[in-house]
Amino acid sequence: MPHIRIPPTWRLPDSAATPEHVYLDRRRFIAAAAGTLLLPALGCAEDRPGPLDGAPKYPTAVPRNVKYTLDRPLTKDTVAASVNNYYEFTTDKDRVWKLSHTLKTEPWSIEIAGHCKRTGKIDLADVLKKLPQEERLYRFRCVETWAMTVPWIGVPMHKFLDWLEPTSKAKYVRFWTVWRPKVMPGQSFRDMFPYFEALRMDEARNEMTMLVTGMFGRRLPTQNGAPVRVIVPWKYGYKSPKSIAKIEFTEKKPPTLWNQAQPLEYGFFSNVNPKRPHPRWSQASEWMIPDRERRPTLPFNGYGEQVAGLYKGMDLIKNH
Ligand SMILES: Nc1nc2c(c(=O)[nH]1)N[C@H]1C(S)=C(S)[C@@H](COP(=O)(O)O)O[C@H]1N2
Ligand SMILES: [Mo]
Repeated sequence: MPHIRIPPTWRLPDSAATPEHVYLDRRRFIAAAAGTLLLPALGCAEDRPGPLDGAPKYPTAVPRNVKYTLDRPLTKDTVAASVNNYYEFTTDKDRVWKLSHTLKTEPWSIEIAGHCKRTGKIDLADVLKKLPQEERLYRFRCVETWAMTVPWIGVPMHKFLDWLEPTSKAKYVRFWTVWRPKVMPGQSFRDMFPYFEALRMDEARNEMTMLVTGMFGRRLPTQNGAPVRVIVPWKYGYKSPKSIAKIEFTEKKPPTLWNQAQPLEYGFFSNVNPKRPHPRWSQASEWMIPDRERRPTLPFNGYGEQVAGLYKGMDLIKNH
């Protein structure tokens, strides 16, 4: 894999990771939280002041893992929080943030099933007390060819898996998005949900894979998958499911939502690959939101050094 050199002038100062484009004081936060409860009842679900309202800052800064650097500037927080794919709410990217604050994310439990020592319901807040979180700057790439860069906050997935203790029979892990048809209109009029995606265990255990609870120094906004999502930065974005309510460990390769819907377009692995053209979007280049500047697509989204070894000897064009 090519080694990605990072020109020193492109490295961002620490302060750039948590820009204050939208300042949220305590009072406004409380007002926004009250609005969340009242507006849907009044039929005004779209009246949300801004995409970061209701996504409070972490009380103390989460330490950054400086091992992960970027070759391009960070995306603006308000942009990353207002251009979204979350089909359970709407397929209109610009409107997800206006609808998704109706999702109640506290308390939040996750059901653990299958080949694992710890099974049943776990409480997210409880888990986060036990496992230290860190911040990492990652590139993020959607198969539609738009890309962004995000300082994610979360727990490295392998640490969470160690805590869950999957058994030796667990060869795959599948993640399910919550089922809430009352607040997720797409769940009623599309029959593809709940959303589910899976990884091979060695992919899930790779150091890059994260269980994400925040971004830009804040709790995840609902439109980005609050309160907890998966981030797999060398794969197309659809392999990073949002608002996880169930995790299942299986011996056999489980079906995954997009692969099941369109196997030629969406493989099980779905690693970012400029050489495998998608029938609708050439994958040779990508553009950064919101400026449309085009760049060549990097194999494995630039993370080949960390992950290419997982696919040794495999034909990733055929077995994509
Ligand atoms: N539950 C759920 N998870 C999802 C999606 C979705 O529609 N529903 N869209 C996926 C796709 S296609 C992308 S590109 C990313 C977008 O994440 P973002 O909105 O935080 O940028 O979420 C992924 N996870
Ligand atoms: Mo996507």
